[in-house]
Amino acid sequence: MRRRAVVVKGLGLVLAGALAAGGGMADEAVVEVEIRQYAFHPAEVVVKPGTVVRWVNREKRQYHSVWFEGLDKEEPEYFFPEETYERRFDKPGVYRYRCGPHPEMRGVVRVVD
Ligand SMILES: [Cu+2]
Repeated sequence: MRRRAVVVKGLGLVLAGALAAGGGMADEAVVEVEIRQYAFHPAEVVVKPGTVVRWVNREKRQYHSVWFEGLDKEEPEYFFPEETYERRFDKPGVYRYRCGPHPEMRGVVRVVD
């Protein structure tokens, strides 16, 4: 996957939107979601098409997964503290996900053109 060094934390939504709105920019926006204390932060992100969402496991020792049941029949592999999981979203839509081992952990990616 093509990667870009821009990592936007916290206020990623705004920055990602600004990057995408740049039109001619070839750069790929990355929005980061942290996993802490069995929750996704933020639990909801709104991104432009073409954005990569990167989940970062900030737990001390707990692994998690990011499972889009509407997209993936099988649960993706777990990732461990300080590891990441990435997915690129090209089509507008509402994409809900959860953690495989912890179904109460839920989030949503809204892709808005
Ligand atoms: Cu989990």
